This record gives sequence, C-alpha cells and structure tokens, in this order.
Amino acid sequence: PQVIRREDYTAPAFLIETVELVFDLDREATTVTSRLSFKANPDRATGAGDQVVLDGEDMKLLSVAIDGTALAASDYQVDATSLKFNAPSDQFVVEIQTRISPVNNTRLEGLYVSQSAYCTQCEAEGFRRITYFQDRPDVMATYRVTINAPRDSCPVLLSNGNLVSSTDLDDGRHQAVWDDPFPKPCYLFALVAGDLACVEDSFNTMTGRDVALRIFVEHGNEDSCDYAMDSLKRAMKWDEDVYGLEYDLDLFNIVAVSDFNMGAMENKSLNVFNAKYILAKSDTATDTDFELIESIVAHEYFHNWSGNRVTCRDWFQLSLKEGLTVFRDQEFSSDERSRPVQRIKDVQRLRAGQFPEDGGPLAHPVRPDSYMEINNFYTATVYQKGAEVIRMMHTLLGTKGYRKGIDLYFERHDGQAVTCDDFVRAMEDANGVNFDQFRLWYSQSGTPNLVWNGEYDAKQQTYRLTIEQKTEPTPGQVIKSDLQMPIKIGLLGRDGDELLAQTIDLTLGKQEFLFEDIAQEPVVSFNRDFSAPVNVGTTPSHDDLAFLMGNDTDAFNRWEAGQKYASDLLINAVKAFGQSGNADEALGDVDAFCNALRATLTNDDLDKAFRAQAMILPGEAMLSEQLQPADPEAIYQVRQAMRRKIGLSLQDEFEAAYRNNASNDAYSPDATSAGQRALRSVALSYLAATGESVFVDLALEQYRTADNMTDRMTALMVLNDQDHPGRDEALADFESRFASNTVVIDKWFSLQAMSSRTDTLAQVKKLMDHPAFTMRNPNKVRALVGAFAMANQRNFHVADGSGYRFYADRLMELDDLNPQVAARLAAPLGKWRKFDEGRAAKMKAELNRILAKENLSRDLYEIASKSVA
Ligand code: B3K
Ligand code: ZN
Repeated sequence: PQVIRREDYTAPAFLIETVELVFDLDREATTVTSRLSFKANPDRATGAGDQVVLDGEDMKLLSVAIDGTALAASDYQVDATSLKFNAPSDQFVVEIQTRISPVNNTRLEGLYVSQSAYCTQCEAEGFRRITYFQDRPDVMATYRVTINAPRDSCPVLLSNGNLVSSTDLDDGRHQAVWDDPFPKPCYLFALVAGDLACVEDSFNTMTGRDVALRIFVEHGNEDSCDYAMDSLKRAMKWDEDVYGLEYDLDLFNIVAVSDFNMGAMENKSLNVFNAKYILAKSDTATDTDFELIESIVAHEYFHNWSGNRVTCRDWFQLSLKEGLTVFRDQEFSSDERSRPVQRIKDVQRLRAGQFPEDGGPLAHPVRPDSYMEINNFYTATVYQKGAEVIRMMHTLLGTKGYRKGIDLYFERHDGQAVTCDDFVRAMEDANGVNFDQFRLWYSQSGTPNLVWNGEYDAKQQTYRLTIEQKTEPTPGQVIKSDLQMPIKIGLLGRDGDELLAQTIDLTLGKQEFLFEDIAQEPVVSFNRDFSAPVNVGTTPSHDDLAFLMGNDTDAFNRWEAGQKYASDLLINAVKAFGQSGNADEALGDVDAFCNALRATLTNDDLDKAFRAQAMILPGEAMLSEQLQPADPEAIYQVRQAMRRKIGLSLQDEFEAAYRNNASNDAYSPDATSAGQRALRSVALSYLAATGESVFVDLALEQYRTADNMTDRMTALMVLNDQDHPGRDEALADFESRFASNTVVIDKWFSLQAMSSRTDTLAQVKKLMDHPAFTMRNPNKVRALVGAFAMANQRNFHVADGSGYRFYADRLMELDDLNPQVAARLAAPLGKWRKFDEGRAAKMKAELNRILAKENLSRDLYEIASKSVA
C-alpha cells in the first residue's frame, strides 16, 4: 500500500462551494445524485493543471455531466478509487449519479444499514463510498440534501442543518430536504433514515435562542435517554460558561445505532452514536457507563466548535480537533465530578493505552508524519497525548492566558481548515510567548523519562532539585531533543506542612532548581497533578511514599505515591517469584504498605471515590510494562497474593466500609453516590480476595438483591473468577434477564472473556456460537474477542500460544467484513517484545500468518507489518 506523507500536502486545485445531494434510498440499490459547483482554487499550486480528480470506492458510476452536458465514456476515466476528467473552465457544475448497496456494507463506512435504519459514517474517508468527491477535509462546502424513502419503513429522515421541507410523494414514498448553512468538509456529512422513536427537549442559549434537542433511538428505548439528554444540556451550558461558545443552529440531533465502528461521531448538528454511549437506566448501566455517556455526549457536542467550525487542513492534523476536544471533555468532567478522581482516571487511561503505544512498534508523534490508512491513526497518542499537550499549554499560560489563546484561535480561524501549528501560533500571539521548543511535543514521539535528585543544605536552608530528561528512540525517530514541560512540585515538611508549591519550567536535558528558605529537609512531591505526561524513574523510599500517601496536599500525588509503592513491591515480588514459585514468600512482609492503605481507607476527610481509587493496585498490564521480559502468570499470581494479603490485613475496615456504604435511597448516577458505591465495591472485592467463602456468598447475595446495574456487576465480577456454584447461577440469571437487550448482553460476554479462570478460552470459543453473538457487530466483537486479548493478560498469553492463535483467526475473519475494526484490535499481538522468547516467537508467527492472508486489507496490513518489524 501507498504511504501518504504530511510533507507532500498540496492545496486542492479546485474547491467545491456548494453540494446538492439527492438520495433515493433502497437497501440493495440506493441512487445518489450529486450536483457540485466547482471553482479553481486561487491558492492552487503552480502547474496544478486542469484535471479534476475525485475519490470514489465501491460504487457503480451511472452518469457524469458537466454544465448540463452528459460526458461520453471517453471524456472521463474511472477506476477502483477515482474519477478523473478535465475542467472546462475556472467555474463549472458537475452532476454525478452513483449506485450503492447499503445492506451489503459490512465495513460500516459510508451509507449502511443498522438494524432497520439507514445511517452514515464518513470520517475519515467514508464519503467517497457514497459519491465521487474530493474527500479531504480542506474542501468545505454548504450542503443541501434531499432524501426520498418509503414512508412506512422510514418515517424519520434526517441530515445536517435545518429542515427545509417535508413532502409526500407517490408510491408510498416521502421526501425531506435539509440545508446546512455552515460550510463543512464532507467527513461531517450525515444522513439517517428509519423508523425511530424521538425524545425531545430544549436548551436556551446565552443569547436567548431556543435550540430543539432530539435524541432518536429504536422504539422501546425512549426511557433510556434521560442521562444523555441531561449531559448534553450541561455540556452546552459549560461551553458557554468556560469557553464563551454558543451553539449555532436551532436544532441539535443525536441518533443512537447498534452497529458502529467507534464511540460516536460529531456530524454537524446530527451526531451519530454507538447506542452503548446513549442508552442508560439504573438497572441497565453502571456508574462507569453513566460517566462515559456524559463525557462522550459532551465530547461530540464540543466538536461543534473544536472540529466543525474550525476543522483540520489534512488528516495529519487530527489532534488539532481530537486532542483539544478530549482536553475539553476532561475538564468538563472535572467540573461536573471530582477533579482529582477525574485526573486519576485520565492518567490511568493514558498510561494503559498511550504509554505502551509510544514505547512500542506503532509509536508515532501526536501529529504523525505518514500513514497508510488514516483510520489507524485515531489513536491514544492523537487523542490522549494530544490532550496532555493542550493541558500543558493551559498550565504554562494559566487559565486566563489559555482562554486568550482560544479566543484568538476561534476568531482567526472560524470557517477554516487549519493545522496544529496554527493553534500553537494563536496561543503564542495572544500571550506574547514563544513555543518553538514546546512544538516538539507535536513532532517527537516517545514518552520522556525524568529522573530527579534532591539535595538539602541545612546551613543555607536551601533545597537543590536536579532534573534530567531523556526520551528513548522510537521507530523511525532515533534522535530525540529535550522538551519543554511544566513540572508542578511541592516540598513538604515532616509534619505535613507544605513548605513550597510551584510550577517549574523544564527546558533542558539536565536542569537545576534552587529553592530558598526551606526550614527543614523536605519530602518532594514531584509532577503533581501529572502536569507533564512523562515517566518518572525516581522511586522515593517506602517511608517517603507512605508519608506522601497520607500527607500530600495534592490528591493526585497521594494516589500516585500509593501506585508507586505498590508497583515497587509487586515488581520486586514478580522477580523473586521466578526463584521460589511462591507468591506469598516473594511478597514478604507488606504490613507497612497495608497500614498506609488503611490510613487512606479510613480517612473520612477524603472523598469516597478517591479512597476507592487509592485501594486499587496497578493492573497486570501496567506491571508488564515495567518488566522485561514480563511473565504474565507470575504477575497474575503475585498480584492476587497481594490482594489477599491486603484483604486479610484490612478485613475489619473493609467489612465496615461494606456495611456503612450500603444505601437505601433510590439509585442516582451522581458522582457522590457513585463514589459511595465504588468504595463498597472495592471492599467486597478485597473481602472475596481473602478466599473466605462467606464473602463469595456475600457477593452472591448482593447479586440476587441488587436493584441497580453497578451493584449487580460488582457482584458478578467477584463471582466471575470463582469456582463456585453461585457463578453459574448469577451468569445464567444475567443472561436470561438481559437476553433481549443488545447493549447489556455485551457486559455478559465481556465478563466471561475477562475471567481469570483457566477455562476462559474454551468458554470464549463456545460463546462465539451464542445466538446473540455475531462477527458483524463491532460491539459484540469488542466485547467478547477484544476483551479477551486486551483485558485478560493471563489467558491471552497462556504459554502454549492457543490464545494468540485463536485471536489471529478472528482478526482474519473480521478483516473480510470490517477491516477498520480488525486493524484497531490488532495491537495486542504487537507486544511480543515484552515477553519471553517462547511467547514472542508465537506472537510473531501469528502476525506473519496474518500478513500472508489473501486479500489482506490495507488497514490490517499496516498494523501487522509495523508490529512484526
Ligand atoms: N471523530 C470521531 C472518530 C472518527 C473515527 C474514524 N475512524 C469521533 C470523535 O473522536 O469524536
Ligand atoms: Zn473526537
């Protein structure tokens, strides 16, 4: 496959100013008629020529006409990916008719059918599967869309912008015409048609306009939209309050569909969502589901400005909209919920997804330099690290300075397709700063490693902090430069007093900072709030870590100290386990750590959601990242042993936490109630870890009496790893209770795929034949097959390689149906460098088997070939 390079960007030779589309919907054969008004681009490259090249794939071309005259076959060339003809002049109108087959579209890109409804997904390059077009984000046009469809099966007809007219036609068909006054790139085009129920509300904007808000769902789900609707209204208000950004049309639609390649899509005024991120009721959704719905609804809404009004010049600039919008949704959630807990979760996600990516074969900069398939670059690096880069600018400039930069950015670039560099320039110009060095965050891949050293001078009362930074080479990028980053630090006295709190500006490879008037030797709280997205190699003494767990005034670093302490104990034990084969012995005495945990657990000044987070040990995958080679079985055994020790040591406190956090009130998804449930869940899970059967019985009791999905899932998660009749009872109950709910039944698939029991792979294979399972639905594949590889380290990496083989077979099967989803699931096999020779060889063999597959997609080829290298 061809490699597309950022440095090869050229402006389009022609612009398209208006687009008129007519859809005659039919499941097998939909006709699309487009009328495009072209104009030579005044900024075109010299020598651009007068050939017009339009992208198009998987369609039948019915006709082409220019300025009203049909072209003869000799006047144009059409092949598998394009349509070419010569421009007659500087301004002309092209009419194209194509035929497509929505029902046969298993890739779920372009126009397809989900359940009984038609819907579209055009980002990144799906529009070229609907009609021939210049499918690139820097071609922005206004759209008028006419939809003709049967009235009975498609009473609802939606597209972007405002509804201009609705008309009844002959033959039981009807027509809707939509007009979107805002110029947009074609990736933001959307169409939905079907028999859907509608939930309606409204929002009054800061200038007093009423916006109609509608959520469309399958019939029967009308009662599951309240939280999504409430989240939308809060997001709209937040964007006005914090960014001064108002919604710009009189209508905002959301549609929930069951078949969707990712989470959701920000099409102008017609967001399309994976149903999983809209539908929620107390008995069907967990606290985490509610949280995700809130943040994704907000994320897609925020794109209306950061993405739609100002969009990307080319796909290398993807983080321009995604990094910024993730930062915006993270801050929204922080304001709506507990800020430190939100930060902890965001950092966990960064560490779990982005750090391994940045240290592995698929490492790439936040603004990539090349790609084969752009859909492979909707990554944790572009999204999560991109958000960290925006966050650092926010920290360096302060809230006011950041807002000045944002205001200038939107004022300068509204209606344009721009670059990451344009964003940074707006920040610089609005604040009179120079971000030349800071820009490296966009071009340099790899996670920087920081090491710090402190020296206290009792006589001078000074503290000298020396920080060194280093970034390891990544594929294709051997030489690394020093980055600029804000490091928040605190110096704490032994009595817990904060002697100093400051943000320092690190710019050198090795840099010294001198702090004066420090009356006693301090304990250092480093990189507070995770102000820079780096690894910190310095591990303070266990005493200092325990002290920070109990005394740091920065809540994030309290949690961080506990994670560091636990990691240190666990990593050392995994190494010792190799010799003894006895996890308890390998761990040794962990009383001091347990005491530090106890102090947190019982500290009523701390919020419950925070305390629950602080009890959770670093995950198995996280521990793997710190070991070379990583032994998945040893990691599993040691972590379990540690959980048992903690459970036994804190048994009284966990029992009290379990009892005292029961609630008699009706379920409410708010953050405080969720925190209370989280603490109770953590208690139950540690109690069960003691191995006492009374606590497994307690879990079964909780399952039976649960009146909300959070409590039900917590109990089921505990039972899921047990060899206990209660496990079968609860799983069977769950299955029959939620058999008809396609969103909820995915939890049941995932749970079984994530079980630590050694019969898990056999179970997963069996579940593939379950009537509710299908390889055609991405949620199902992710829930069962994806969860097995991505969230069950012990079983995926079982030494005989059976997990790898099963997984590679599924990826190849999926590749023929939906290459985009297949490629996005392929990363686990690329982690072979982390494991022993036996496992590594088996993983590589599977990657090679994939590479030898006939008709391998460009998507999966790119991931597999880079992973094996
Ligand atoms: N912009 C979409 C993602 C599109 C992914 C295409 N493969 C959702 C989002 O980030 O908001
Ligand atoms: Zn986004």
